[in-house]
Amino acid sequence: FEPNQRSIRVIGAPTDYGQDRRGVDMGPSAIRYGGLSDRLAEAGVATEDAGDLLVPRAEERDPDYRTPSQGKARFLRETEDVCTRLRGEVRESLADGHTPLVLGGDHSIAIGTVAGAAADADIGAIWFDAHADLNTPTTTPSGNVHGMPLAALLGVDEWAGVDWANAPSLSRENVAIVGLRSVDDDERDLIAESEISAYTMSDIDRRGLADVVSDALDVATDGTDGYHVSLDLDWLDPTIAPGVGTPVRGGVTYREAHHSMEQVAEDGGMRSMELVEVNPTLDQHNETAELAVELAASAFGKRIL
Ligand code: 6HN
Ligand code: MN
Ligand code: MN
Ligand code: MN
Repeated sequence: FEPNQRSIRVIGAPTDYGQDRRGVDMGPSAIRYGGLSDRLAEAGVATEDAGDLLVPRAEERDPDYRTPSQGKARFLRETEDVCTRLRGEVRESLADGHTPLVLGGDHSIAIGTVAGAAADADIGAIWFDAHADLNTPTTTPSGNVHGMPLAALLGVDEWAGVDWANAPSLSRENVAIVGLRSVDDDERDLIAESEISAYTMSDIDRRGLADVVSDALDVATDGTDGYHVSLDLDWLDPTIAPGVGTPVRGGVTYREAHHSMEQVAEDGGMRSMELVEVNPTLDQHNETAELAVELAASAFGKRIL
């Protein structure tokens, strides 16, 4: 295991199309300002920054533009545009030998990140999140695409055949969601009948997070070329990560989160990562962005000794 052989390419995706609360589009700036390049350098990883994708302001766009078959999915046209460009950037980073580190933006950008990561490889995915992100434009309670990216990538129901949003080489049996505590009814049904591995906070209470993450790593690496790590900051308890749009009480602790990222680093199979849902307008002194930075450094091999 030689984590420091990696070189990272940072790609910012400053969107807030996928949710109701403005401010998550400032995530890439907040995360960079939170010390990203210094912390990654301390971890011994070479990093280059590709800058941010250009994302038109939500106010200049019509959230309701859609064809009838697209159901309730706000800013779907804009999401397609950003995710298609992001997919290209992520794919190119990997082809150039870099590990893409994507900074969100709301979680809808995962559609682009994961589609890019899956373009030339069979991958698994570990989804660290309070939510399952398995809605469709029919099942969504909110119309917010940040609650749908995993369903989109897996081609669930009406997401099937939506080329820009699907990642055909990502199989349900290689997907693990860790930290669930806010799940909608249709998402629960889908989890029950599909091969997706889902670990709730109750599982974590009972078994310990280290044991759960070890299972998740087995799921994501079984027969794959590596895996994507999608880190939604609302995975963490809101007392330590208040700067997120959809906080849910009862999340993982600071040390638990670090240890999970250390397990990822030790495993060595991570091919791409994203940090999403950081909203500095809801934060206290940029602490959620700083936490995102620290967790990324741990995932990329930062050690205490
Ligand atoms: N996230 N399940 C809810 C919805 O609106 O679909 C919340 C989704 C939150 C998504 O935090 O990335
Ligand atoms: Mn380069
Ligand atoms: Mn979430
Ligand atoms: Mn999410």
